[in-house]
Amino acid sequence: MTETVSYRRDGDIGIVCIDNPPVNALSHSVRSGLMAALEQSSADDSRALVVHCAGRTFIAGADITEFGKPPREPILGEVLARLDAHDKLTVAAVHGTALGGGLETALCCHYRCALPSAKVGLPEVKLGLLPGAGGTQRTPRLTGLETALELITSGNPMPAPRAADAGLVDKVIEGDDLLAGALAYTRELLDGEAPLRRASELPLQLDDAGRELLATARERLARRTRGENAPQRIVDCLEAAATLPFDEGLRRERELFMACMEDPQSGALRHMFFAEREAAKVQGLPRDTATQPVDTVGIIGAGTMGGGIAMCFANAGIPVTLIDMSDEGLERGLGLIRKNYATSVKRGKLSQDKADAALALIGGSTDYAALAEVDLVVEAVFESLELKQDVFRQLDGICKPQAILATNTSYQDVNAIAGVTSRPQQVLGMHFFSPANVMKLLEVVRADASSDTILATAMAVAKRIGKVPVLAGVCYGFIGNRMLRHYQREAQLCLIEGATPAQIDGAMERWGMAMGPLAVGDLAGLDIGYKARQGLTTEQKGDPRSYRVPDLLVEQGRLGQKSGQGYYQYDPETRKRSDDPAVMAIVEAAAEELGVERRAISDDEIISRLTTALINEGAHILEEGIAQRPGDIDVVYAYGYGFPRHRGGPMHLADHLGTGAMYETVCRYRDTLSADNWQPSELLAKLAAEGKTFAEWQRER
Ligand code: 3H9
Repeated sequence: MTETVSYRRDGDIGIVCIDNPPVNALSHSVRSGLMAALEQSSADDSRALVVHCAGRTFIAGADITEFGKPPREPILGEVLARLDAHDKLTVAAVHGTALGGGLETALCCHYRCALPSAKVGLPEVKLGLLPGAGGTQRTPRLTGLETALELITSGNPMPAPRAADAGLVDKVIEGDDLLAGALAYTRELLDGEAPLRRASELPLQLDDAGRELLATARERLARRTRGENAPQRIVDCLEAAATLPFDEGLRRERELFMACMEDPQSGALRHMFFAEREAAKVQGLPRDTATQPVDTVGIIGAGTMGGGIAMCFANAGIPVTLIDMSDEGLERGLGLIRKNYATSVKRGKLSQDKADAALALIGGSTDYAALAEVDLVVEAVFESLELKQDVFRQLDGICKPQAILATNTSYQDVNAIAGVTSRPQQVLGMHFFSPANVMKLLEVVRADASSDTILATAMAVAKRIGKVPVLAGVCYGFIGNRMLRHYQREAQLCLIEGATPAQIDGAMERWGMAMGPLAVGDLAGLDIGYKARQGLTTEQKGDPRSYRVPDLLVEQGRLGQKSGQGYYQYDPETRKRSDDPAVMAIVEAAAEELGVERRAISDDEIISRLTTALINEGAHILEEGIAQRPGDIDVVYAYGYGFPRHRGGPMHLADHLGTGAMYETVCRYRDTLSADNWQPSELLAKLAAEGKTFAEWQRER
C-alpha cells in the first residue's frame, strides 16, 4: 500500500494495518494507504475488513502538523466516504486512543470493537476545531444528541466500556490480543449475517426535548467557554445532523470546519498544543538523558502550599513525608489535607478508595532526620532567603548525597539557596502554583550549577504528577510572577487613573481571562503582597502609584475574600463579589494624595495596557534567556494565570497583533504614561524592525 499502511489476509478476512508512529495520525501517506487498501479489499475475494493499528494506539486524529498547509488529496472526507460506502463488512479494532479523525474513521466502519483500556473521543474543540470528517453527523446517530453534545463540546475521551453503553462501541474485547479478538468478532458477525450497518443511514430527528437541549447548551457554552467560537459551531453541526439529510449535514459540517480552521482561535489553540509538548523539553538535553529514581519525597512546611504539594505526589502514588517545626503546625497541615480530600470525595471528583490510598501515603514528622533516605525534597517554607538557606543547610547535612533538593520559592534567588549547600548541582527550583494540588503549571528553575540529570528528573517527575513543566532561569519572580508584576502595575494604574475595580476585572474577564487582576488579589489575600512589599526597597517596589491603594485597603483591614472585603464586598455565603463605594473613596483619596488626575478609561485601554505589559516583559525575559522559547511563556500564562488559551498566550498574541504594532504601542506608553515603566525590550524592537514574529525568531535560532 504505502510505507505506513499494509494489507494482508487472515483467511476470508482482510486486515488493514496502520503503522505511523508515534500516534498513527492520518497523514497523507496514511490516507492514501487506506484508500488503496479499500480498493484491494473490494477487488479480492475477502468477505470482511478489519481496520487496526500497530504501536501504542489506534489513530489519534488528523495530522495536526499538516494543518495550515495546502490540502493533499485524498482528503480525509473522501477516504471516509469510501470507507462508509465499502461493500464488505468492516470492523474497527481500537486500542489506546481513537481520537478526532481516528474515531471518525472507526465510526465509518460498520462495527467497532475495543480493548477495555481503550478510550474514544472527539477532542477537536480543544484545538478550536470541530470534527470535520463526519463526527458531528455520525456520533449523534449512534448515541443520541445528548451524549454526542457532551462528547464533542467537552472534547474529553470516554473509556471503552462507557462508549459501549453509549452505542459508540459494539463489543469490548477481553484479554490483550485485540487483533485475535477482533477477527473472532468479525467471524461471529459474518456467521450471523450481520447487515452492513452504516451510521450515516441511521435515523435522527429533532424533537422538542432536543431543541431545548441545544438551546440550553448554547447558553451554557457561551458562559463557560468565554468567547470561543468552536463550541457554538459544534451545536450548529448537531442541529444540522438532526434536521438535514445526512449528505447536507455533512456539507454544513465541512463549511463550519473550514470556518474554524481559518479562525485565529484555532491557530492559537494549535500553537498551545505544540507549545505545551515543546515546553517539557530542555534545550541541549538529549531526550534519553538519564534521570534519577524518585520513589519517596519529603516536603518541608505543612502550610497550604506544602500540603497541596504533598497531595500532588501522593495522588501519583509517591509516598511523602511532611515536615513542620511543631506538632501543632504538622497536625493543622495534615488536617487541611484530610479536609481537601473529603471535599474532593464529596464533590465526586475522587473516589473514597483513591482518597484513602493517597492519604495513606502521606506521613508527617517534626524531625528532619526522617528525610535521610528520600529521593527528592521540596522546601515550601515562608518566603525568606535566610530561612530557606537555613533549611537547605540542614538538608545538606541530613539527606543522602544523590537526593534532589528543590525550593518552591516564588521570588528568592535559587543560586543563593544552592550556594549554602555542599552540592549545588543537586539543587533547583520547583515552583508550584496555588492551589498546588489543582494548578497544572510547574516552573522548574535551573540554577547555575543544577545538573542535567536533576533537570531531566524534575521534568519527568512533573509529568508523572500531572503537571505541565516549564523551564525557567533564575531572576526575581522567574517567568510568571516577573511578568505579573507589570500586568498588576498597569491594573493598579488604570484604577487610580480613573477606572473602577468592576470595570478592570470585567474588561479582562470578557476578554477571556479566567479572573480579573483585582479579583485575583482578593482571592489570594491582599496582605500577602503587603507583607512582601515591607521587605523591599523603594526602588524594588516600583511606581508608588501602583501600590498605594492595596496598602490602604490592607491598613483598613480589607484583606480580600478572607476578611469579606477587599476591592469588593463578598457575600459570606456565596462569595459573590459586589461593588463597594468605600473602595472608590479610598481610590479617589489615593489619587488626590499622589496628584493623579482621574479620567475616563476605556475597556480597550485597560486590555491593551495590561496585555502589552505582559508582552514587553515576556520579550525582556526571552532576550535574557530566562525562558527557553516564546511558547514556554504562553504555556506559563495559560496554565498558571488563566490566560485564555484561544488567544494563545501573550507571545502568540504579540505575533497575531504584529510585533511592529506591539513595539509602537510600548513606545507610545513610554512617551505618554511612564518612561520608567515602559522600557521597550530590545528583542521586540529588533523583531519589529525586521518584520518578524517571535515564532519566526524561535525557528531561526
Ligand atoms: C482532527 O482529527 C480533525 C478531524 O476531525 C477532521 C479532519 C478533516 N498530529 O501527546 P504526546 C505528536 S484534529 C500530529 O506527547 P501522549 C505530539 O506532538 C486532531 N502529531 O503523547 C508528540 O510529538 P513529539 C484530533 C501528533 O502519549 C507525539 O505525537 N486529535 C498528534 O501523552 C506524542 O504526543 C487530537 O487532538 C496529531 N494528531 O498522548 C489528539 N497527536 O514527541 C491530539 C500527537 O515530537 N493528541 N502528536 O513532541 C493527543 O491528545 C495526545 O498526543 C495523545 C497521546 C493522547 C494521542
